[in-house]
Amino acid sequence: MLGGIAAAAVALGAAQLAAIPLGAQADARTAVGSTVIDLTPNPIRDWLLQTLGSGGKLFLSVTVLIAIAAVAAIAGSLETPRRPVGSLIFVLAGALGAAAVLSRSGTAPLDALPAAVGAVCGVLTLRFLVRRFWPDASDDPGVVRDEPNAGRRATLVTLGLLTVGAASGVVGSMVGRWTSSVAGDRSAFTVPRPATPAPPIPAAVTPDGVALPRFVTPATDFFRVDTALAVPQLRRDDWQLRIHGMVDREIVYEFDDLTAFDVVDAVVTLTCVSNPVGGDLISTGVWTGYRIADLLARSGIRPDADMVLSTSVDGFTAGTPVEALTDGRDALLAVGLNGEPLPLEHGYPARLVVPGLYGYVSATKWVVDLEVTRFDRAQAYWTRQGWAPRAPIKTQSRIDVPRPGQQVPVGPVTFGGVAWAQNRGVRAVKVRIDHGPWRPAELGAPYSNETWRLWSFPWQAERPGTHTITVRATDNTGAVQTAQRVGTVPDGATGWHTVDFTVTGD
Ligand SMILES: Nc1nc2c(c(=O)[nH]1)N[C@H]1C(S)=C(S)[C@@H](COP(=O)(O)O)O[C@H]1N2
Ligand SMILES: [Mo]
Repeated sequence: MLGGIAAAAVALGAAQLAAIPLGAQADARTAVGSTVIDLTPNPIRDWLLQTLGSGGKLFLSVTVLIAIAAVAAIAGSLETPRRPVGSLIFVLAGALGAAAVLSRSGTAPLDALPAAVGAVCGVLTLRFLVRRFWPDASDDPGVVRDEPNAGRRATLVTLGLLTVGAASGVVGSMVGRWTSSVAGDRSAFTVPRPATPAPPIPAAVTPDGVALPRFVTPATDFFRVDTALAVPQLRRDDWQLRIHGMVDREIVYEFDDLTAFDVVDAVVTLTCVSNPVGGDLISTGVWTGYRIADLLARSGIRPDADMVLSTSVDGFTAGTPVEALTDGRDALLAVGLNGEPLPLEHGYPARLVVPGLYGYVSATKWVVDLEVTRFDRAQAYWTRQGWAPRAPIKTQSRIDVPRPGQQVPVGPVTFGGVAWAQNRGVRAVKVRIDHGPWRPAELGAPYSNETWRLWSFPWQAERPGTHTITVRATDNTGAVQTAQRVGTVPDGATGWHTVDFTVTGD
């Protein structure tokens, strides 16, 4: 079994090294992981990707490695009694790895080579170990079976190969990541400046007296949700945006063609449909880019089209209502976040940002294709998994202070949080302590209907013991945030956020 695992480590290491000259798309390990993600049934996949985020991806990678080790152990233990079953398992695994690579978008036949190299190295290692240390009685009689310390030697050589394999894997993936990284391409890019900048953000958007999230989220703190196991690496020179489908003229834009369009700055709060009540899958950015409506107008949209299906370079898709892209809101092909090029993990070199819609139906990162189509003809990635085809953001509010279980001394204290109803805007926030009356919170100055509002609530803590704070928002249409608790599937959670805290007495 140990021999099988060592052979698998050598196979993976060899495949990882062989992938370096070919590029990230030839990385069989990532391709297998991504294929597993795509084949994983709901709701496990939702939980892995949307809720656990990067932790879920790590969990998945480790699970895949454990599964590989288990299969390799079985292959190893079968090779002696049932030769060549163990070797055949390695060949089969290599074929599956190659198939996974070739099934991803943007791969060429040559990209299957590392998986084949890995399988060959795995078989050779397994054969070597079995012949040398665990030969069958019927095997080559020349092999000395009873040499002194044979068991110890077998263990040492096997562990040595395991280490070499694992080290090649780690080095290979690090070197591969480094050589394929577009970090240099990104830092050489200067974000274009709009002719008319967005209105400045007044200091009054942030209420005093309470530590709240920044109104504009620093890029490094911006929440991240996507299905990408390895962040796609796409150079500006290699980027193209194809607009096709129900259009009068099909157009392919190169990155430099974008300079023909107006540059726009838009402050927009992005939210994930998987954000639970009180959750933090929400952030606000200053996005710089081009109006999607301007890009689409050049192609001419047929009147019976009602959806734009956007596709990323790694095959993710989102279906956005044509209306949301053309009704005058700041729906952008964004190339900048907070004045810098998009971070690689947030879609460099270009992504979509559509105010008022959850990310899974609008915010395609690393976007390369816009197909103008219809909701009754096309289905996007998460919609195929049972999420709603249309998903406007629901009015929500969150308590940031106090944290659950926080101790609050008797006396004056200021609570606070955020509220959002993108594209409608937040008009009011009300707060209730225990079962008392709803009282208005103080609101930070509004910026636009596309952004969240920060709120604060000064309070006099008097009665020691456990208390509960509840918050609810009202949007600019006058609709009050519903108390009805529903989960995130299929179109976003609702319900009031509550936090229990303790007043400590004197
Ligand atoms: N290419 C790609 N784009 C994607 C996704 C994805 O999985 N792949 N996830 C979407 C979802 S579900 C959300 S909530 C937003 C999150 O954007 P962010 O990671 O920049 O915050 O990206 C959207 N764009
Ligand atoms: Mo999302």
